[in-house]
Amino acid sequence: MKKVALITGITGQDGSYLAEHLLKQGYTVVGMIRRTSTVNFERIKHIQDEIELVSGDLLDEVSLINILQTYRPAEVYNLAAQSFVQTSWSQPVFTGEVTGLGVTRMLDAIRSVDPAIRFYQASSSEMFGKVQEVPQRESTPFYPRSPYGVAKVYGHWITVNYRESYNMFATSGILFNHESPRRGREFVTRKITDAVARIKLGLAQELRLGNLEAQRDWGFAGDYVRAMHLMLQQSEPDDYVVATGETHSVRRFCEIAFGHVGLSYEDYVVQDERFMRPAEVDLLIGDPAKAISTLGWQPEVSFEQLVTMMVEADIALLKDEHRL
Ligand code: NAP
Ligand code: G4F
Repeated sequence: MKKVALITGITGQDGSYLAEHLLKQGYTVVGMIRRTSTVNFERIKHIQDEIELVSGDLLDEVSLINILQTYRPAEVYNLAAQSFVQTSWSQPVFTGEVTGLGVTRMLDAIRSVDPAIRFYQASSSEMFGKVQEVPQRESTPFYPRSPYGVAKVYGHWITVNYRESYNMFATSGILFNHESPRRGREFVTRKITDAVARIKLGLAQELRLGNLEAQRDWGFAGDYVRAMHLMLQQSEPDDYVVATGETHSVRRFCEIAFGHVGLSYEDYVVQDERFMRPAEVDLLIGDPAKAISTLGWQPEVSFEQLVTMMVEADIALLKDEHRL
């Protein structure tokens, strides 16, 4: 019998990489999608015939219960969220409903259908916010700086609470920023690599950004989904930081991305107040020691490889789109 895994957020960046990884591991993959008026399967269209898609929403517990009863998954990966930090200031209540309370809805649906299901919660380094320790590890206190970060802290603690209250296998992966050619274009890395490609191909003249000094621990999404799967194969549920242990500024990301196509970022980047945040997370750098020693996990893609991979992918995509 093949193991069944349910992924919420399968149409997102991580959902698509995790689905690919679980298929390779021999799982039956069920992906929960929400109803939209137009299809948004861009990231999963290459594996659509190999996975099963089912309608549901983290805002609707009835749909979660029905899906669990129908598919009887052994593992649930809860990746769905309103995941863009900037939007969480303009839609704080919605962000709390999906990114925070949505976790409780899924955990409680699991508790009522089959408490033996193993659960993965997509927690975030944004929970460390105004960092209380450098580098950040599992024991570092949280100090979130956005409604998104606050909602993720709630999601993390409700996961711990269901583990302790009901003895459920509920695990929280505290993942630092991870990127790829499938990253949404609103996030700074993809915004930069998309702009570099457009400028190089003569399709744009400038790139408007906010805070260039923010520092992030950026890894490759394809590496990070392997850690999610490993967490659910352990004998006990726990919390794990997943990170590279390196940090770089947005400015440095620009320097490498523009440099890769023979341009200087200083000639094209314009700072724009509109992209500044009401409260910033200045520095994130994770300590992945526990994930390395307990899970046997290692990142394989370096920061420079990540940046150049994304620039190359955006150039290829635009050339194709514009028949260049
Ligand atoms: P993403 O690309 O923004 O994908 C989010 C997914 O959630 C999409 O499939 C989206 O569906 C779905 N979704 C949103 N609201 C939903 C709802 N109410 N019900 C059901 N599905 C809903 O995010 P990602 O980068 O893959 O991140 C995956 C998870 O990891 C998120 O929880 C994020 O907060 C967390 N995380 C990400 C990072 C990172 O650096 N990427 C780091 C730490 C934690 P649509 O396609 O229909 O919009
Ligand atoms: O790419 P970002 O929008 O990602 P952020 O806020 O770090 O959040 C991402 O990573 C989290 C993990 O730490 C996830 F939980 C979350 O779901 C998401 O995936 O911004 C990165 C940095 C920020 O400091 C921001 O102020 O880049 C800075 N930045 C500067 N100019 C910009 C811009 N960010 C965006 N999105 N757009 C800009 O123009």
